[in-house]
Amino acid sequence: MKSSSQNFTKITLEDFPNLKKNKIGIVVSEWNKDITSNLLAGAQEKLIEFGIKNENIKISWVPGSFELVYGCKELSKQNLDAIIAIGCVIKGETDHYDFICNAVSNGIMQLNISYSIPVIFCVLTDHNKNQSLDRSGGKLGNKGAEAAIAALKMISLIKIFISLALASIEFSSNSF
Ligand code: DLZ
Repeated sequence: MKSSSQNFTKITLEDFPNLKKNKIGIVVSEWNKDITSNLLAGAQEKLIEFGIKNENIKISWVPGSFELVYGCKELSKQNLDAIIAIGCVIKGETDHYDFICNAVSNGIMQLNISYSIPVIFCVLTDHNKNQSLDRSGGKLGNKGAEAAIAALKMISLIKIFISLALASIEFSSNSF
């Protein structure tokens, strides 16, 4: 499925009430900075639009996408509700692209398995610069903004899990 048909345009402010106290970490790669800074701007703008306070967005830069996993792991020790990993890997003439893409996607998956904080994957894995431009504020939207929505959806889901857990504790204590 083309990613342009899979977007979050129908999300409204009512979908995410009460985000004033939530805190988001963003780890951004310096490699292909022209692209990653557009993704970062898209993510920040969308988070603020939906009610996250600017002072509750913690941004950390790392040298390249390979270092995103370490950056996210360190940020996961802080009191945050979700982390977004932003990078851009563009295919070159060697196998470097495959190694970095595999390492960062597996690494971020491992963080999601190991820790209870959701880590959102916002790493463009493109065959050329034009594809990256299209996805970082160009004709295919801004994947940073979509990653922000994914983070907010995960925060909402966690709130539902917590209220279900509390309801179940209340139910069990009332049954005795
Ligand atoms: C070395 C490298 C190369 C060739 N290409 C990219 C890229 O397209 N995107 C990216 O984010 N990083 C790249 N890097 C840097 C690696 O991610 C990493 O920073 C270095 O290998 C040092 O560990």
